[in-house]
Amino acid sequence: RSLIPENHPRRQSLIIREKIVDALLDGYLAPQGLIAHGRGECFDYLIGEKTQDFAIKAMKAAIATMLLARHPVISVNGNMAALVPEEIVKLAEVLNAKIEVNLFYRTKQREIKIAEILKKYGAKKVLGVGEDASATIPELFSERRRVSPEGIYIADVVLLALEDGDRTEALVKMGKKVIAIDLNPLSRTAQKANITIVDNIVRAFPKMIEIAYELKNANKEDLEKIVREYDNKKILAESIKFISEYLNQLSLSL
Ligand code: PTJ
Repeated sequence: RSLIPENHPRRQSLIIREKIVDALLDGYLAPQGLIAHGRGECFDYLIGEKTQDFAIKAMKAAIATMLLARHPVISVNGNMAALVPEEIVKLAEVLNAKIEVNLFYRTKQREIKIAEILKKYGAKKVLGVGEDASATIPELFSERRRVSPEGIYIADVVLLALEDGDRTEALVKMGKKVIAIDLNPLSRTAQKANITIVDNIVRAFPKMIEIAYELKNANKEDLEKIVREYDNKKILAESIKFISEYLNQLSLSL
């Protein structure tokens, strides 16, 4: 990190990369997580590396949905633990949500390490580690099918990020509401989720904490109205249109 010059124009982005690399060297980020991160960086350019209006609207619907939920769960993988561990714990606390580790490239060592990190930031309980992941998501064949009977298995709402489309689809089929944070509006996860937040997790989590504080004391009817009026297809369309217009504008400014 000390090798990145203070005045480097892309310093922030390089620092985030360092966190990802450190997590790999610490053994809790999957090597494939490096590729996933690079893909995210590319899509972030296309939205101007800023939280856009379509993401804010999706975040509001997401928070309202989680506040109305009976069993909201935040599902955590390696990349999320590397970039937003503190924010995951904070958001779970404000929303009274459970935290569960759920990995595509599951190893016991990674699960334990991720749970340790979350606990270091104040998580009291982390589900999905070792024997706790004893329930199974039907019709799913990846290691992500193994979940906690106290967490994702009984959840009515699941917040996830950098997710694979298969599990998103399987969770939706189980009748759960899925909220996905994904920079790529074209990914299967983005398309299959009930609420898609097209934004970087490093910006989305702090913003969602802010919104959670704002909406925490709102009445049930107001929260239900936010959820009722939300249309994910419209939001996805807005994000794709934004990218197209943004690129068009950039081409004209050359
Ligand atoms: O930790 P594990 O074992 O569960 O493995 C996790 C990875 C990330 C390796 C796995 O889920 C994976 O391969 O993911 P994908 O299929 O590459 O999907 C990642 C998606 O997240 C892509 O659509 C990226 O554009 C997007 N993405 C990458 N970085 C970010 C992001 N979205 C939001 N914020 C980011 N920082």
